[in-house]
Amino acid sequence: MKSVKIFLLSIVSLVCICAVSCSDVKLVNNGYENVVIAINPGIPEDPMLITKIQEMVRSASNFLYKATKHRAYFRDVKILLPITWSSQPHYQRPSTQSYEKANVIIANPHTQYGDDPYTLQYGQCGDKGRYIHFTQNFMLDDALIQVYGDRGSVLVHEWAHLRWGVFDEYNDLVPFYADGDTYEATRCSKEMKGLKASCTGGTCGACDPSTGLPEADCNFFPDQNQVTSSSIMYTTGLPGVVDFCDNKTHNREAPNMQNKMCNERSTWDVISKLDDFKNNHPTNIASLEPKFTFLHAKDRVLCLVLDTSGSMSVENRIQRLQQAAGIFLLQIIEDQSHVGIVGFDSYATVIHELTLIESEDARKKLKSLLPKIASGGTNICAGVQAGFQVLRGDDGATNGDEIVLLTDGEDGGISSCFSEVKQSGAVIHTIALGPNADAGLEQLSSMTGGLQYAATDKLDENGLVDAFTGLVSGNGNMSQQSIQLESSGKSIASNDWFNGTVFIDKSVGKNTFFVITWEIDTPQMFIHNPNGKLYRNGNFEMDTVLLTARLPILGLAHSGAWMYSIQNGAGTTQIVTITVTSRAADENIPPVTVNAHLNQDTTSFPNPLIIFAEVSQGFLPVVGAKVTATVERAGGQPVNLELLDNGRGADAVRNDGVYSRYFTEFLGNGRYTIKVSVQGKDGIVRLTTRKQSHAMYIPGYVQNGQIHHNPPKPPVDRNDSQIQLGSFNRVKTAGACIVSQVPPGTPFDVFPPSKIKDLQAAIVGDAIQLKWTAPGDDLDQGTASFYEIKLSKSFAQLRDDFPNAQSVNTTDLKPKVASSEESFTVSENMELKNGTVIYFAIQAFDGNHSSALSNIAQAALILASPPPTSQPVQTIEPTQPHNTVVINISEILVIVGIVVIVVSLIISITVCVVTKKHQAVQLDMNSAHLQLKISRKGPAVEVIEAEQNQAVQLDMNSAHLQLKTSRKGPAVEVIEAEQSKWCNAEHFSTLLNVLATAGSITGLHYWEVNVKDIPSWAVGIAYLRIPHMIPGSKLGSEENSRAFLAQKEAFIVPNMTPR
Ligand SMILES: [Ca+2]
Ligand SMILES: [Ca+2]
Ligand SMILES: [Ca+2]
Repeated sequence: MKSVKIFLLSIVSLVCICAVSCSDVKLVNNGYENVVIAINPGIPEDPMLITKIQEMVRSASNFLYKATKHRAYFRDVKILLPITWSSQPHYQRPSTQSYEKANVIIANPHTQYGDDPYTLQYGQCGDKGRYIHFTQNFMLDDALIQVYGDRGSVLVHEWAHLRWGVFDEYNDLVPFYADGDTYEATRCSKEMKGLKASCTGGTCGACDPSTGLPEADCNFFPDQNQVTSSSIMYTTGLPGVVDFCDNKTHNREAPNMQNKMCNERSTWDVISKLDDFKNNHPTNIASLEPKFTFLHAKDRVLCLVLDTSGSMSVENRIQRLQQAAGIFLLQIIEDQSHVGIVGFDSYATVIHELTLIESEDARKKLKSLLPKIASGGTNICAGVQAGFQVLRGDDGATNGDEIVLLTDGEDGGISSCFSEVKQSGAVIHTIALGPNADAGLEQLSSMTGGLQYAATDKLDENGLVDAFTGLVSGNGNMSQQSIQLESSGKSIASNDWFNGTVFIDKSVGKNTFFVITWEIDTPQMFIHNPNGKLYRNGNFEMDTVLLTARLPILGLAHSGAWMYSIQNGAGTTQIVTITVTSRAADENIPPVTVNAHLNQDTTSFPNPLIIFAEVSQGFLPVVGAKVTATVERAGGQPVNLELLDNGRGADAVRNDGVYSRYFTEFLGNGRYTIKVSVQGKDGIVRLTTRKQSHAMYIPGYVQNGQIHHNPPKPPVDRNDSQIQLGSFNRVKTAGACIVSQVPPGTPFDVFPPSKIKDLQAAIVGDAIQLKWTAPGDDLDQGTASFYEIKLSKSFAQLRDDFPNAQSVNTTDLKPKVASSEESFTVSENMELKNGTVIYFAIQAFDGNHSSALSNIAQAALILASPPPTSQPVQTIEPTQPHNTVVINISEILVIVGIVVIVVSLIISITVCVVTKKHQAVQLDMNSAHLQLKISRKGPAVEVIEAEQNQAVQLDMNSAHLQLKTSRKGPAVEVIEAEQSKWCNAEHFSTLLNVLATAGSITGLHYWEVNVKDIPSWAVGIAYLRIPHMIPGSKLGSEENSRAFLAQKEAFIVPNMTPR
C-alpha cells in the first residue's frame, strides 16, 4: 500500500493567465507601465491627495529598483480621479481603466477600523492579488509614516503581494517559535536584531523570564539600525530594510504565511522566477521618475451589440435575449448612462443611437426597440464596428466606452477587427450564448479587460439573465449599482408549485424588482412581504409577448423574508424563473456584496479551476455565510460545490470573507459557466476585519538600548453606523472559463490530494499530538487513501529529505472526508525534556498520487529558564544568598505623589508550549526581624514597611483573585482557585499582583520583602495606580512605576533610567 510514491507536486501551480485580477500592468524594459491608482468617488476633492500619491510613487519607484536589484521601477502610472471631482484641462478620458480594475485604490472604509494598508490577496503562491487599499488618512497623515514606514516602501511591500503573490513574513498570531531551548521572533531574516519585551502602558519588562516563553503581550522590537537589509515582507518601518529575503537570508523555519504558502521558499526566489523577471536583466536606468497621467472618470457610454442571425431563432434565443437585455435596460444600467443598440447578422444595423438614461420612459423605449427577428449569417466585426460608430455619437471617440457583445454563432472573420478593437480604447464585454458561439469571442473581452460571460440554453439555469445582471458599473459607487439577490429557475409540472424565500436585508431595498419569466402560459404568482402583504398577478407589469412579469416594489422594500409561490396553471410542464434585484438602502452605508472570480478564464485539463467568492460589506469581510457555486459544464448536468472560507486547500486565508474551492469535475471541452449563490443567516454571519497581507504595524523599535514606542494603532470604532447584517441572499455570476484537452470518456485520476497547510504539533502530557484538516482524493474533495507522517529533530531533513526521515506508525489512521478535522497521537517513544524540538510533516495519498509535503510543524518543550540575553534588561549578579532573598530598595528617591508599593508574584509555570499550568507555591517567611508572618495555609508573601513609624497596608481590592489575605496583617497567600472572575474592576486580572500603600511623599525609604520558594517575583513603586483591568498590567520602568524583578539566580533591573 504505502509503496506508492508518485510525486505530482506541480499540478496546482497554475499558468496564471488572468488570475483574479485582470490588470493591464506590463513590465516593459524594466519599467512597469499602466499601473492604475484610483480614488473612490466617496472621497472629497483634495489636490493634496494627488500630491501625496505622486510622492509615494516616486519614492516607491526608487525603492522598487533597489529591491529588485535594478530590474524594475514604476515608469508609467495613471491616476484615475472620480467623476465627482472637478475637471481640469490636463485630465484625459480613461480607456480600459476603471476603479473596479485599478491596482491601487484610495478609499475610506464606512466604519473606522484603522488605516492598515493591505492587499486583497487570495490566490496561491505566485498568483496576482486583486487590489491594494490605502485609506485617505494613510495617504495624508504623516504621523503614520512612523507607524508603517515610508509610503513608498509600504507600496512596494503591497506591490509584492499584488503583483508577485508573495506573503507576509511576520505573523501576528504566532509571533514567536521555539528554537532549541529558547524562542525566536517570527521574522525574516533571522539576522534581524532586536529585543523581546513585554510592554504595558509604555512600561516594558522581560517576556516572562520565569518560563523562558513569551507572554501574550510579548513583542519583538527590532533595532532601528539593522545589520541586515532583509526583509521588506517582514517590515517596511525600518530605514535600512530595503531588500527581500533571498535564499541566503531566508528564514524557512519561521511560522509565517510566506513559508506556509510558498513551500518555505524565499520571497525573492518566488519573485525572480515569475514571468516578470524571466527575461529581464538588471539595467542602469538613468531616471526612475515615473510619468503620471491623470484620468477623469465619466458616466457610462455603452452600446448593446446583439446577434440577430438565423440561429438566434432556435431555443427561443431571440426572445430570451429580449427578456434578459430588457432586465438590463430597465433595472441594471445606472441613471445618467448613455446607451445605444446595434443588431447584426451578415450586416450590422444601428437600431438606436446613444440615449441618456434619465427616466423610466427612456428605459422602456430602448427596451421596446430590442431586436425581435432573427435571420441571416454572423458577422461579429460588422456588429462591433457599428457599435463603435454609435459610441462616437457623443464625443467622436470610443475610449472608455463599453460594448456588450452577444452572439451565438461562429464567425471565421472575427480576428479581422482585433487591431481596431485594441486601438479603440473601448471595453468589450462578451456574452456567448449556446454551445456554438465563436471560440475567438473571448479574445475580444480579454484584450480589452471586459467581462467574459456565457449562457447555455438551459432555461432553468437563468444564465442569460445572470450575464446581463452582472454588467454593473465599475466606478466604485456601490450605492448606484444594482445588486442581484436571487436567480433561480425550475421546470414545473402542470398545477405544481415553485416556492422559495428571498431575504432582503437592511443594506439593500431601494429599486427592488421581482421578475418572473415562463415559457407557455402565465403562472399564478404570489409574493408575500415580511409584513404579510400579498402581491398577485394584478400587481405585476405583464408582458405577454416576452412572457415576463415584473413587480417593482415602491419605496424601500421591507427587510426580512419575502416568500414567493408560483403555480404553473398551464396544461403542460414549463420552466419558470425568478430574478430579484435591488440597490443600496442608504448611499452612505455600503450594501453587502459578492464578487465572484475564477483563477483563470481559460484552462487546459488537468489544471484545476479555482472558484472564489468574496463576500463583504464595504471593505469588511463577511464570514459565516453559506456560499454555493453552480458549475454548468459543456456536456452534462450542473455541479454544485460549496465554497469554504476555512484556510485549507484552495482557500488561502481562513475567515477573510473569501470563500474558495477547487473544481475538478471536468466533463468535456467548451465553456463552463459558474454562478455563486450566497446565503447569510441572521446570528451566524458577521463582519470581521482584514488580518492578512497588510504592512506590519511595528509596536516600536530599539535605539541605544532603549525601546521607543510607536503611537498606538487608531482604535477600532465598533459603534459606528454599522448596521446589523441580518439574513441576506446574493447571487453573482463568476463568468465563464474555456476548458480544453479534457480526455474523452471517464477521466482517470489525475488530481492528487491538496497540500496540508495547517499541520500542528503539540506536546500534551507525555505524548505528542498532531492536528490538521483532511485534504481529499482530488485536491480538497473526496477522501484520501492514507497518510504518511514523518518526524525529525532537524527541520532541514524533513524539508529536504522527507523520504529518509523517521516514519511515524500510522497503521490506525484512516483519512476522513475532505475538510474534516484530523487528530493523531504519536505513539513513538520520545524523550521529552527541556529544549526538545521535534518537527513533523505529512503527506496524503490517494492510491495514485501523493500530495505536496505539508507545512512543517514543531512540537517544542521549553521549561523555565533565565531570560535570553537579548532581553531589554541588564542582568545583575545576586548579592544575597539563593532561595531566601531580601532586597532593600534603598536607592529610590521618591519625589512624586503617594507611593504605592506593588508586589507581584510571578508564579512558576511549567510550560509545554500549549498548556500553562499554575502550580501551588510554597513560601517560607523565616526572617526574624520581619513584623509579619506567613499564613500557615501555605504560599504567601508579605511586605513590611521597615521604617517603624510607617505601616504598610495591602489593598486587597487590588489583589489578584488567587491572592488571599492572611489574617495576620499585610501578607498574602496564593490559593489555587480563583474565587470568581472579573467581579471587581479593581483586581489585577492576569498577574498575581497586589498593591500596598505607604504614605510617603518624599524622602529616602526602604521596604523589605520576604519570599521563599518562588522562582521569580517583583517589587517596585508606582507613582500612580497602575491599571488593573488591562491584561498583563504590571510594574515597569517609566513615569508610572519602577520595578525590581528577581529570580532565584539574579536580580533584574528593567531598563532603569534616572528620574
Ligand atoms: Ca464616445
Ligand atoms: Ca478565505
Ligand atoms: Ca485523486
